Amino acid sequence: MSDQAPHAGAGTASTDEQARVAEFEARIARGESIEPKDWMPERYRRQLTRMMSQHAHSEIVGMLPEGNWITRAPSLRRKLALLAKVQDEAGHGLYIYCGTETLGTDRQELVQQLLDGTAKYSSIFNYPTLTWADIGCIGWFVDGAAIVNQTMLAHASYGPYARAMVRICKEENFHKRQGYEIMATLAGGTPAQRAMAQDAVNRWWWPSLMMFGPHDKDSSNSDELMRWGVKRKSNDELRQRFVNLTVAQAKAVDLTLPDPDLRYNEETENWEFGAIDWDEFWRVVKGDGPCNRERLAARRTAHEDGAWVRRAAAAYAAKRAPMSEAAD
Ligand code: BYC
Repeated sequence: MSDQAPHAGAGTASTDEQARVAEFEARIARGESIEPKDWMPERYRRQLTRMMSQHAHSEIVGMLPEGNWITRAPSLRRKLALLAKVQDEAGHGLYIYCGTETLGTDRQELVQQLLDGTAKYSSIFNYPTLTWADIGCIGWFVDGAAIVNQTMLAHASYGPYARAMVRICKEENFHKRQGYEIMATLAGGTPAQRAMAQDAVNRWWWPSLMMFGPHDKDSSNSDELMRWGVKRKSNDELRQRFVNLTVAQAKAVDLTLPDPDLRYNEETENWEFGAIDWDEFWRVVKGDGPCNRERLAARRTAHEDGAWVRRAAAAYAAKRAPMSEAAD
């Protein structure tokens, strides 16, 4: 649908447009949810498509680091939990792709952008999972960070995204607990197990803080997203909340967060933390992280291997189409 009234002169069109934007922003200010068939500024649609598709890609690529350990989980119970978690991530990706499609972009187009390397996905999934403790650490830190971020997004102004977040957060809570429980078990185990847990904490801590995106002053999209009620809190606010929550959890299992500058500020009641290596962050975002190439190669192979399923589904749909038309 065009954003401009048909046959209107330029002046009228822009006045109409301004009135529509004003009404749209008033709806957001009243806390109303924007639904797929509602009018929305093109820029809102594009911003949401960008952010939601990046989120969906993150869920799908995010299956790879943990999927790497399914066959090596140390017990049947751990294997079942990990298998369920990785399947949940696939489900999250699918919900969010569906949500993105309600904005008018076909899923195949979005997936193609991922495979071409033109779409972003979360930097965190470009790090390797070297030991079993990494699986615990991903559940604890990565799902923990995702919960902080997505609890906020469950109040986003776009209805389909907000509703997907409510369901996803419930599952992320289980993911975080299974990860934290792995870490608590290793931390209470033999010296070698403790060392393995601490090593994973040392490697995953800083990349987990980077998940929240650049500092607010360098965040190009935040102002717009916050004005339109997509983001309700800034990157730095959410990062701080994650740090505040995680310090106590690390203490409880006697693991040390690898930051000599970490200290409690009585006045602000925040745990202050050291400088994040933004050079590393941008290197990873731009495709030069430890596992970027491997992750994209794995997704491309999976896509090619799945071609026959897509062909079969399309053939089945085509075969059924005349039957359902006849039934109508
Ligand atoms: N990695 O203006 P900014 C999960 C980009 S998966 C890569 O602050 P925005 C899980 C950003 O896209 C959960 N790129 O952006 C799955 C922008 O570039 P463009 C993943 C990043 O959108 C499996 C530029 O930097 N969660 O839980 O306002 C197993 C400037 O940034 C990153 C989501 O996707 C990054 N970390 O804020 C286990 C949450 N950070 O697009 C667990 C949804 C920034 O302008 N997304 N960039 O070229 C969001 O909340 C927001 O998009 C972000 C970034 C906070 C990530």
